[in-house]
Amino acid sequence: MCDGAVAVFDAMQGVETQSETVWMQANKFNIPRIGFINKLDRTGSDIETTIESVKRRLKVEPLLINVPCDDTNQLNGLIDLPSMMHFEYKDEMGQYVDMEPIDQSHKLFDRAIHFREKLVEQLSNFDDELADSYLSGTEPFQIHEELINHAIKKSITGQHAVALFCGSALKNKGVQPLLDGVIKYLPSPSASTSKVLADFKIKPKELCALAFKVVNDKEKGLITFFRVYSGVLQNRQKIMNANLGQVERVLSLMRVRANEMQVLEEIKEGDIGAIIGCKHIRSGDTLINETGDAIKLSGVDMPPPVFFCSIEADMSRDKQELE
Ligand SMILES: Nc1nc2c(ncn2[C@@H]2O[C@H](COP(=O)(O)OP(=O)(O)O)[C@@H](O)[C@H]2O)c(=O)[nH]1
Ligand SMILES: [Mg+2]
Repeated sequence: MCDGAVAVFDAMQGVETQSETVWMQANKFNIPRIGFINKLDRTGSDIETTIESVKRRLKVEPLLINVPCDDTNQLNGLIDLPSMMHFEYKDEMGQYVDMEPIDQSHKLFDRAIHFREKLVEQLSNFDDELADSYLSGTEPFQIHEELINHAIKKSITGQHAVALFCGSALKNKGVQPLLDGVIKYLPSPSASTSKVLADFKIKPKELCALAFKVVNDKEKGLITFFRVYSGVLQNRQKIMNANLGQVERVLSLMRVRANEMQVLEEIKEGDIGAIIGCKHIRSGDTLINETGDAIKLSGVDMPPPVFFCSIEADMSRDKQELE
């Protein structure tokens, strides 16, 4: 369903059990990931221990993309290693940031190079071009940013490594570079490696969407969440459920932001939305145009039910209340 994921680690705790479970699930679906080492503003938080636990519990090579400017928990700034930029936070809540390149005369140059060299060394195991450049004696600070970024993207797409960003969500620090990292390192929807699409050649521009979750809302009734893999899904259009061979009309098309919903006229390729008013669509069904090719995406794995039971109203007048 998703093309990439951001794993948030607590720098006080390292990798927690729930994170490990979700991580294994992402491995199964071949989803590239980046990670955020959070809570680095707290005394006792520790990058090294977090990295060690990522290595040990998730069995993946942790690549530090940025590092704090010192080893205190002040988090006054970050050094971005691929670009050799210094982000200096001017206030406690990370609202004002100064950015400057770290050249050889900069006070943070030695620290930046120490970590950049480590990153380049790790990446050399995954990317031949970078390895050639490094082994032929190019100084770590002279290796091109693009070459490093390319190697990062390649190593996380192959699931060998995870790119880690440092920061504190509470203090708004490191969040912006993390979001930039989503753009730089995770695949765009058109370059998705998701298993859902693996077996199909979807015709460009033809509607193909996957209903990945159906919930019953007290007020709105059945809400079908879907993701559009190709084409456009329009409000009030008729859609074919390729799994059931059944046509339904979209009564209301919504964009969902947490628990807010906003009516939209269309939802395009790569986006997630919700339909209100469809009665028959189930989780895992493929939605196409009424006249489209009947492709079925691989859907959603449902664990077998542990038991069955049905609840009925005693009297027909209670039926509505029960529903
Ligand atoms: N000091 C600090 N606290 C944080 C940060 N991010 C979240 N928290 C706090 O952590 C608590 C939530 O726990 P958290 O570990 O984020 O959620 P979990 O995913 O449910 O374990 C809340 O009290 C947050 O205010 C951070 O960057 N720094
Ligand atoms: Mg926690």
